[in-house]
Amino acid sequence: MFCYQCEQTAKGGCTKIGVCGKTDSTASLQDLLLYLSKGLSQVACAAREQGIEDPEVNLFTVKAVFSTLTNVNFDDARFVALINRCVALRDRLKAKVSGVEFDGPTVLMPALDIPGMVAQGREFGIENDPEPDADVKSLKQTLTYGLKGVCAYADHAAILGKEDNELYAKVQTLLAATLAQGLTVPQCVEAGLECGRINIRAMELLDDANTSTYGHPVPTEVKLGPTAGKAILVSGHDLKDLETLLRQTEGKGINIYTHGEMLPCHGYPELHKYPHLAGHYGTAWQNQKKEFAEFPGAILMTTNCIQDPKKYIENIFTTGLVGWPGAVHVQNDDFTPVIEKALELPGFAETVDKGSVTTGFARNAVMSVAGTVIDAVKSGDIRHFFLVGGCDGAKPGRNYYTEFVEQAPADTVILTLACGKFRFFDKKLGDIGGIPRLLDVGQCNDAYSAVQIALALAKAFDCGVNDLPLSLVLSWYEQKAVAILLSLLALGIKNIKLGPSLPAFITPNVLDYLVENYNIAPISTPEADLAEILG
Ligand code: FSO
Ligand code: SF4
Repeated sequence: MFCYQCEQTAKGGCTKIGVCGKTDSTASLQDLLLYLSKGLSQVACAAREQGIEDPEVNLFTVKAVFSTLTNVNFDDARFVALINRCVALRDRLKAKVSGVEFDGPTVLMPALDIPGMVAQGREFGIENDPEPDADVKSLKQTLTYGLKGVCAYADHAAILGKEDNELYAKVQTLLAATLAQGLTVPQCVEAGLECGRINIRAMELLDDANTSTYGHPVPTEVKLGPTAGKAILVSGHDLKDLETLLRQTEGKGINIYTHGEMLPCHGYPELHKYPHLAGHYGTAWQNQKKEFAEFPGAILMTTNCIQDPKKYIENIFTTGLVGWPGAVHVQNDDFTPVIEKALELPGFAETVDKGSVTTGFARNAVMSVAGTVIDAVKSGDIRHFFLVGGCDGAKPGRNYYTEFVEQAPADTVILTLACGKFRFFDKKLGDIGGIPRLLDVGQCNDAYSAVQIALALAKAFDCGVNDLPLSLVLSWYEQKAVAILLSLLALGIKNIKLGPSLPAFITPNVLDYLVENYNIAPISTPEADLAEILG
């Protein structure tokens, strides 16, 4: 195996087993599925040119690619099923296309067993990429990873019934483009920016899906301590799974808690209305082995990031695209096994007050106080905004973000989103004239909301986003973060500080390009970065 797609990659790339726990066989099956999904995309593009659109192929493309994102699926059997389905859909569509000579991943037949598929996957892994130019290879990988993020957002939106054929067409065009030989660096840069642009559309679609189904988030206080009684913990990012579970547990005496990226769900009126949505438990994904082991109820993983659950394998359930061998996978929205497990387990013995946090400062909530915010900036009460957001992770160096927020002067406001916030989410930073200094915009999936806030501020001040008193201090981990970064670049946003380390798949020349054109800089120390930004 060779994988260097996430921030916690071993030095130079994971080669024997992933730092995430991904085995050699899972990695190779993912490589095979990704290669075949690119072939499926080539066929979909050829079919589209002849006026043939296959909705099943479109949705499958984003699901298959999303399932290869970091910490989503570790179950080989599920990958085998996806590989076989991919080929069946490809051949069904191919039969409708006339006059096209297909080759490569559009004709490859998968082996009949796992060892055979693993051998095939190796052949199409990164280490066997025939691309001779290291910078082109780096940019093609960046594009592939960005597309994984786009597919994640598109799938989340589709789950709530929001799909866009034009978006699928662009995703498939770019997936197919990653297979092209002889591309130049400028062509690859343009493809990366196009990926950023289509990601904005995917995030917009998801924002529409979430807000039209569950209402616009409103600032909401969320309890951090447990309530006595039976309990289910929901982690991941999928709002529909949470809502379905809330409905199925009504009147059953079970309290539902959010974990990790599900925290912002409390802000949605149509989720908050359930009285047994009792509070939030735990912090970011990389702390789950300790936090899940101590949770006295059932646990439901709706999407990434799952870690090896062997210590509590009986209590954890997966659904959607997430999977772990040996964990019960719930299908067709029937959460009965999760509910039965929760009733069997002891639950919390007592109610404990551990304080609260406030979430729900998505674009609508922030814009509803735009006048006050603008006045505070004009009067000098607010000197600067920081968007301190992105993923959390296990590697050392992420304390930077905690210290950055702690050291940010009292006349600055921190907007945050995604699981990186758990480094400081419960800090009491006070307010500026009634505007809280710490504003939780939502999940990583709500980056669209943060972008809209920035664009609205730029409009109000009649300037460009880069001229606002706003700095982006980002942390990355997996490939949705790559997609978001490409979106920010596509929007022309400059001066981003990125950490805790730079992507291993970026070559020195590509980094130079980013520095020259976008003034991206790796984080240094909170003191130095704050002094530079505010100085
Ligand atoms: Fe975190 Fe994991 Fe949301 Fe990521 S839980 S790291 S960017 O998958 O998706 O922020
Ligand atoms: Fe390594 Fe990250 Fe790939 Fe896992 S996803 S194998 S940790 S680079």
